[in-house]
Amino acid sequence: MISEKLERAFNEQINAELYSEYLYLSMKGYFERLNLKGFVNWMDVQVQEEHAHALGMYDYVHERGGKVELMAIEKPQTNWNSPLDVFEHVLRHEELVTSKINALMDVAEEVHDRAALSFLDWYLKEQVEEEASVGGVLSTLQLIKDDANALLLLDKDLATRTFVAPVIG
Ligand code: OFO
Repeated sequence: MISEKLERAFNEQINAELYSEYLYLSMKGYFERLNLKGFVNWMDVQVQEEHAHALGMYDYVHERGGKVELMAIEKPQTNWNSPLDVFEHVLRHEELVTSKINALMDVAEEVHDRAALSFLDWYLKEQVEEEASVGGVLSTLQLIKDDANALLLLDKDLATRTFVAPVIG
């Protein structure tokens, strides 16, 4: 059975993952307005991944005999200055999520819940991958600057990203 303290921390993280889904859905809308369909696709995959992250924890809390308490999801930002501005935001956001996963693991350590720690290892590795993949797009955007043709090439590239349902835990 999961401790109350860890249950609360998991519930907060479920909220953070759902907020991430919401934020990327909002960014997807921004790219829809710019008609950059490859960026739209990239964000769509991101939305699905965040949903899977939230559900992975949702299922885990139940599996451990705990109670999931859903909380209000904060309103995300709805506008950005440029694709570069969006991806700077994505990287900042993923770094924040990494720190939240670390804090959640600190709680698991504090209550000596090794099973939860081993479950959360997957999320930690996922954060390393997420930061690397976002960092890749961000550095390309920094090179592109105002080159519209290069931006369209990147858009084509981002159109190839596909969602693969993760096996969590
Ligand atoms: Fe759930 O990894 Fe991004 O936020």
